[in-house]
Amino acid sequence: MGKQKTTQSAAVAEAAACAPEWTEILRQMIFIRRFEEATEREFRRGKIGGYLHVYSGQEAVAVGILSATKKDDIVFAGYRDHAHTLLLGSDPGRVMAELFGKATGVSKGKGGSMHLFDVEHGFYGGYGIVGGHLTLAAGSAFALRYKETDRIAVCYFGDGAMNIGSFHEAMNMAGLWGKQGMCPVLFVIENNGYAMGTSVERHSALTDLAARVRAYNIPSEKVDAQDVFAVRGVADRVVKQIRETGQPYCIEAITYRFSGHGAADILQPYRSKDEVEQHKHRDPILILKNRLQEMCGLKDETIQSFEDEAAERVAAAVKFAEESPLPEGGELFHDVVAEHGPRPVAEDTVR
Ligand SMILES: Cc1ncc(C[n+]2csc(CCOP(=O)(O)OP(=O)(O)O)c2C)c(N)n1
Ligand SMILES: [Mg+2]
Repeated sequence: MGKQKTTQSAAVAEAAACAPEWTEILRQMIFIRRFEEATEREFRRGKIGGYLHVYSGQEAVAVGILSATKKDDIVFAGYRDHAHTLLLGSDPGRVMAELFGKATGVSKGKGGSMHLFDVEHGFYGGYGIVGGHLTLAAGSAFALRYKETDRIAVCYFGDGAMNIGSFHEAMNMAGLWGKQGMCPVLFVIENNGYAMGTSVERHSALTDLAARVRAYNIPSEKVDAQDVFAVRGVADRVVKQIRETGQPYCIEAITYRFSGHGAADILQPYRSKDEVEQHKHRDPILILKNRLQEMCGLKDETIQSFEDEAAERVAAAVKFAEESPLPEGGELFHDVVAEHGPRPVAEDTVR
């Protein structure tokens, strides 16, 4: 009897693991990886100026969590932000155009790689000031609940961002508001082991980062974020909980970045080539691909079709960016301050 039960639940688990959604997630992860590789190439060709921080190795963190959210939830990220907005549905051509500094970019060519913004798709930035967006995410989550919606905010940040003052301010306010069920925010620590060239062991007095968040009355847990199944499993549960309770939660996603900190970080003297190679054995794309092939019989041809499609979409994005015009000079004076002043108070909101 007990045995039968186990067999049945294993069969259910297998069916869930083989749901078409997972193949779609693999398709998205392959696309993001090829997009990021193209940005590095275009940077070397001199087509992308300023800063460029790519996401290769960390894909499961963005896709595992965002695939568990709803369309009208809102998302904040740091400067390693290409994957997040692409997954939310931003047009790849417009994202690439932003990196090229072109007028057709998602931020009209004035933000660049670190300041992507696409409110229409729920992406509220893209921030170059490390940790600066955490307070915005907490405040926005409060606003979502104040307006009596069931929407939530998701806020991604790096391990290094936990050492700046605004991290503590944001956590404290979120913890306080959460007591009243007024702060539906999911904080996601993308712990990739390094803040630029400084390892977590060297930059954080307490290396258990999830524990640091609990000091502010925010529950948290760690997840192996090279395994997208594990990330999604946690995300499904906690996103539902946040939506129901209006209380914040934090996931520490343990991951690794395969490229340098930014495009200029070529020598990477703070880590060995061997360390990077070791981590490549746990490439999140490889893990998902192997799982789908072994458990669900995913065919090589299907994977190849994802590769072909990614190559095509990335090439089209680069072409669009290359052929787009630069912003007009006058654009310098737009979007600096709110152009129409404060929004007038609508009659029906006056008590
Ligand atoms: C307020 C501020 N201080 C310093 C910097 C310089 N800086 C850029 S990235 C970075 C490290 C951030 O590391 P982490 O948060 O772990 O993100 P990761 O690059 O690993 O994704 C620092 C210190 C900055 N951009 N903003
Ligand atoms: Mg980091």
